[in-house]
Amino acid sequence: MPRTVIQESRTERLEILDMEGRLDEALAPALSDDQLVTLYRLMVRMRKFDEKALNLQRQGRIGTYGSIKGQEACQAGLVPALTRHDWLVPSFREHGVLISSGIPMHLVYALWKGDERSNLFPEGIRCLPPSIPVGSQLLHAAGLGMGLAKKGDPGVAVGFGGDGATSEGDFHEALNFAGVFSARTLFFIQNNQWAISVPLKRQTASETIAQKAHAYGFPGIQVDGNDVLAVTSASQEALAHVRAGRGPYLIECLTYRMENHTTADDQSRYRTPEEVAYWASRDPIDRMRKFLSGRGLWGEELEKSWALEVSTEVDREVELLETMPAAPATDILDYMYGERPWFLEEQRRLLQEEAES
Ligand SMILES: Cc1ncc(C[n+]2csc(CCOP(=O)(O)OP(=O)(O)O)c2C)c(N)n1
Ligand SMILES: [Mg+2]
Repeated sequence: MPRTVIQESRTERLEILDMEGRLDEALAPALSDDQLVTLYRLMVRMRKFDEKALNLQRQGRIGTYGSIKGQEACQAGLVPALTRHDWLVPSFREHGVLISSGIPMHLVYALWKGDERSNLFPEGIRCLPPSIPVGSQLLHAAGLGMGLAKKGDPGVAVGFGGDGATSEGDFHEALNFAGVFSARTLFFIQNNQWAISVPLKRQTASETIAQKAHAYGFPGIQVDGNDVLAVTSASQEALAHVRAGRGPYLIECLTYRMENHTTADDQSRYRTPEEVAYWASRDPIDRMRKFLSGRGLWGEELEKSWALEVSTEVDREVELLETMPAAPATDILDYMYGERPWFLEEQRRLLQEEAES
């Protein structure tokens, strides 16, 4: 019997804007000037949302909060590729995508206040409640994508996860099912190189996360996750592939979490100041600003007016958050099951009595 190569796979990495904001014209996604400016403004809006959340947490006005600082290009870049048919299946670090998809900021703040009503999204928004167990979102997205394929629904399920999630069995089961059943699923992995204090090199011996998709029989690409145009381009290509019924796709956005894991963490115990400073110098918003500036689409005055618009919105949303009527104490037991099992019924009764006393 001969010994032959029966399988070979290559993994590509995509970067379109370099650190100085110079564009690779041949690779640029087809976006109008307005759309380019919108992408930048989405990122600025996310950053302001995030800064406010950190302040609210410090003042005790919300609970523990997980920052998205540094990951704005991953989240904004995906947005132009989505349609209203697509389902978002978020983890705990997708606030940027959520607030860019029609979910008002105050609901996302409310999530970090432990308020179950944060999941009562506006009518017509296709989004599952953010799920905290690491990796679980990917299985939900695989199942949802299998359902969409069966129903002939035009939507795609976009499942989110981090680098840490790729070490969970859920990740591998999800990719396997999605591949075998040709699910309408995009696995969108934000590899921010840390899972709390566990660095990427302790997470996987593979060179990339993208290549893992190839083992499950579908395409995966690594994208510079601090380059918003690369993320848009890869997302458009991936979603076109899934929409055409050609099966799932995986995008790995290589990025960096610029803040603590959450406000309950102290990153200085496991990351060097040099590493953090290196990534601060690769800020995704700065890169896009340089690009827009070079095109005559950015200026100090514009920036000021955009910033004012966002801070007015953020203030209004905080007001909405803080004037929500108190949630019923029993809310925490009301949304898990269609029909509550007897033991939850029992707990709910006790909780109600406690609240009333
Ligand atoms: C199944 C499970 N195990 C542990 C945790 C605690 N936990 C929350 S976030 C996290 C790290 C996740 O890292 P990653 O997937 O890289 O996402 P990131 O936080 O970097 O966005 C851990 C271990 C959890 N929520 N769920
Ligand atoms: Mg991570």
